Amino acid sequence: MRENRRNITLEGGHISMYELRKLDSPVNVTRTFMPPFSEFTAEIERLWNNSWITNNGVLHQEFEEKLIEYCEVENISLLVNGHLALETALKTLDLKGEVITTPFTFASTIHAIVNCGLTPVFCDIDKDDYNIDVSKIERLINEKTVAILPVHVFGTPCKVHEIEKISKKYNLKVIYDAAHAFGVKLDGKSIASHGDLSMFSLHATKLFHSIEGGVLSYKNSNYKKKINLLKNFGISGPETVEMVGYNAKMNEFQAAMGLVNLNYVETNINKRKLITDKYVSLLKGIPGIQLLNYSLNNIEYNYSYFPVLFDPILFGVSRDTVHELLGENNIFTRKYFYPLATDYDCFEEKYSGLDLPNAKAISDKVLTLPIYPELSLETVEIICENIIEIHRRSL
Ligand code: T4K
Repeated sequence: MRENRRNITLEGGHISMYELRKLDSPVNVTRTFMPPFSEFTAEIERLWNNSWITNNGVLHQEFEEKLIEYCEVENISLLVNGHLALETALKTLDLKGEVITTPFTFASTIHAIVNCGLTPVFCDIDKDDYNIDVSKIERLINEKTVAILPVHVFGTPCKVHEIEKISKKYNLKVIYDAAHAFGVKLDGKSIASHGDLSMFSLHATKLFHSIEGGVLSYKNSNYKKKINLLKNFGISGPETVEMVGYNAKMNEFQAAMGLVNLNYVETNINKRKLITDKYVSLLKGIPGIQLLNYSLNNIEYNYSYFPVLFDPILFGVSRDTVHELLGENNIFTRKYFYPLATDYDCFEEKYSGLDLPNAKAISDKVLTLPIYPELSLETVEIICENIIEIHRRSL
């Protein structure tokens, strides 16, 4: 650990000297959980002899069953990644028209809507939990609206009961992007049980992963057949292609990783809770810092991300300066989610100028700090000490 001194010019124009502690090796926003190697090889040994490594193999089937049990839902389908799972969810419902969604998300959410020939309609977000603001949904509904696609961003559940009420009133489908929300419970029930379909990402950066992977959970068993067709080129038999599909099948190596990692989900969530508690205890109350609320009694959190909002006036410097100074000291934070989806270059200002004040403010202030099971509490302390030092010297 070294001390790193650096002068920076603050927003107000004056110069300040920071004395930050530099980590000996880089710490990223996350680090993929790797189970004991022997446990993974034991799983793949089972498929080595039968030479069946994709297309609904035995591990795939077993993984699906285990997830039905874990997620407490009737139906689960496995796909190659979360993004194609989301596109598959939209295609399964055969939607045409407008989909109300959030601009404060990863590119995947909006790209899934657009790739399926649907039009995203952006709703502002709640300033406390950063999820879609349910009080602003109804004003966006018109005769072209067919669905709502909210995101349980950072794993915090959306206001699912209000969303359900609105969807019933206007006869809309609800597809949850639950990419961040594996393992989360609301009122003692798995978050997977809400909406018409929910999509969970099992990407390597997620708290529970299958290298890459996507899970769809749903109540209506009739969806199963269509999902199976879509993810396998629409093929229903050796000589029958029933619909136009694509290849989005999860392979056996992914299923093997998922099966092994499922045994570690609870332990890893507990470790993440300790890290979250440490961050909260050290950062709570610092002027200009806003943290998520992790203390609602009806939610079992998964602690998948640790977002912090930095108010430049009250904290002393902007989120961008904190990001830069921490990065110089081997602490690599991420601006999840900046820019807003409405500001992506690929949309060429098609959605610019929308009235999304909370989303804009939060996207400009947010920084997600490192969190993963092996992150030591000592490192969390150093990260927080550095943040506090930046605040102290910036006033
Ligand atoms: N909807 C939402 C709301 C999502 O957040 C996502 C994905 C999706 C849908 C789509 O699900 P998938 O199709 O991905 O299953 C990362 C992830 O790639 C992405 O899955 C995730 N959201 C997003 C929030 O984060 P990047 O571009 O930030 O990843 P990358 O490669 O910069 O990695 C971030 C950090 O993770 C690195 O600094 C180090 C660490 N890392 C990364 C990889 C790839 C590892 O430790 N090991 C690894 O193998 O998107």
